[in-house]
Amino acid sequence: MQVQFCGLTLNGCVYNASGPRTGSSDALAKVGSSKSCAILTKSATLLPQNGNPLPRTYTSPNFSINSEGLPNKSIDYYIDSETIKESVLDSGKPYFVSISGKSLDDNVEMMKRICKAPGVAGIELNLACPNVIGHPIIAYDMVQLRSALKTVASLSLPLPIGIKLPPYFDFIHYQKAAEIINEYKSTISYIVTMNTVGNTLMISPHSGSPVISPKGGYGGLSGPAVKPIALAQVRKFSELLDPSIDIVGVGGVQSGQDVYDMILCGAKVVQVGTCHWIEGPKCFDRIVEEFEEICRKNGVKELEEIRGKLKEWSKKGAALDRQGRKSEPKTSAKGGAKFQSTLDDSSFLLLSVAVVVMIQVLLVLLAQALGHLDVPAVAQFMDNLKA
Ligand code: RRO
Repeated sequence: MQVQFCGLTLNGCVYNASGPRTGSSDALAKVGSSKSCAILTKSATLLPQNGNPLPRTYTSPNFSINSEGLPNKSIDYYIDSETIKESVLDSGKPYFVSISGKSLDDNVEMMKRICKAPGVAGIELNLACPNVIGHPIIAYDMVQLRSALKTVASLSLPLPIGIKLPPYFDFIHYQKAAEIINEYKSTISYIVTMNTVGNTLMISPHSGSPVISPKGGYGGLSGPAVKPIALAQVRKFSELLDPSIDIVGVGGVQSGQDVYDMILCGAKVVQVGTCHWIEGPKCFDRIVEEFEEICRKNGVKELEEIRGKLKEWSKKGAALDRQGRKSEPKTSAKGGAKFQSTLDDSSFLLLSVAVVVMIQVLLVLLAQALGHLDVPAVAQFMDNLKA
């Protein structure tokens, strides 16, 4: 299904998030050869960086934590014509560049350089990196957010500009951010929501210390655990933003159903980050195929039929949910390991009763057989049984 995004026609609605497996043209070429509908680079800085000390990433089935500290090959690498050629190959897919400068001046300089380089479809300005030591998350500071957008607007750049936001939790914060972004609706084509949940901490029960080394162990949380947070961002911003500003949904997406949910909440397109990191670029093929299958099943031919069409809670919906959950694999409360339960609760009860009855019948048969033997203890047992 085609999607109009940033004045481009995308062949699909799923592409990679900036971050994992996006640092080199080799990695980007693998995204380009998959069913991802676009290619997006790692956030770039003016100069190359190695990032924070290792270990700086941690993965588990339900979530991941990173404090990479922006390792990247510099803006000049990502806009170099060879890099773009090697990344896009013959896929013809749009190539987006993410930037996360150390200062507003750095961001301005990088944007100017990007606009001079042929082959870039758009710029994702990352205002939400949680892992730069000594630097707060820009888009949590409304004064800095407004100042950044004002400066970008003054540049009148010829490329579509998107901004990557951190997760917000209080409705007043969403409102303030949306108000500022709406003021610059002629400059900002789209928002990308959300970056990782900043400054979270995981402790190893084996060592009693944090699982990653930089910044005292604090890092950005991503993966399946953050999906409800990401859905809320997409939903809330779709209520608050001017409709001319598109929403790119990202956070915990690892299946076709997750993509479907993002679109129901109002996303125009959807990015995949942690799942790409763990599963590799073949995740795009799987997720896209799953999504297409769900659309087929639901008779959806155009994404506009479902975009933003999240239904309100109802008693009928709750009943459908209860019914549907019975056939879902159950998740254990402990440790998150999944196990498949083939029986629902009532079938299990029925089976238990049947087993108890069978055991009783067997006992009676056994007792009767033994009653034919002339053993006093057995005769006594039979008498007791009859009594
Ligand atoms: O490189 C990172 O540490 C990083 C970045 Br730039 C970002 O935007 N989000 C994140 O979780 N990690």
